[in-house]
Amino acid sequence: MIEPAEHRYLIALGSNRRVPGIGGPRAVLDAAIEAFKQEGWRVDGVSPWMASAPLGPSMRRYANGAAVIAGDAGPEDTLENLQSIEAEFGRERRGQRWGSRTLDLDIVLWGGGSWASKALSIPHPLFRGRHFVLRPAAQVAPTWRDPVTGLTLRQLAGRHGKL
Ligand code: A4P
Ligand code: MG
Repeated sequence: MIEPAEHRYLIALGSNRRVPGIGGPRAVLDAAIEAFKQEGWRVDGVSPWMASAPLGPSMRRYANGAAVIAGDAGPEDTLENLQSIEAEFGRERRGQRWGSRTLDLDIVLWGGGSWASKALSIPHPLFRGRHFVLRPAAQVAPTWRDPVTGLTLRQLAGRHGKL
């Protein structure tokens, strides 16, 4: 019997808005982990949530974190699934318009190595410069190696701290 291939992903989670009926950013991230399970993902590890100052124009502080998930979906299907989870939470009704997204789910690393298509780049192009990605990523998967630099997440997080 052929077993379906298992894919592992390191996902970065971020939120800086409340979701009505769920709560503040940390509650949104907790609920996102539950959504992974409901979508059939096995959740192998979840970092502590950290508060981080916003990068970019937003005024609101973020909750950020990282999770390792495993399942049989390949990278493109996984991106689609993450985007549908974002859409479930991430939009609030403002009058007739759909407002801003409240949950950001990025694929940081994939067990299969690198991926480059129009819609998807793995490793995530910006992750090595972002403390709010590296710190939780190193907490949940310290020995996972970035296929581009050959460095582990622990090494990347340590190096970033010294920059
Ligand atoms: N895409 C390509 N590669 C990937 C990947 N590896 N994972 C494409 C996920 N998506 C990937 O993303 C835009 C497109 O990127 C997707 O359609 C996909 O095809 P998006 O999440 O829809 O849009 P976005 O949020 O505007 O872009 P992005 O790059 O996620 O935004 P940023 O730059 O991450 O900004 N400050 C703090 N402290 N913490 C944060 O979490 N986040 C942002 C979001 C800004 N400031 C922040 C934080
Ligand atoms: Mg994103």
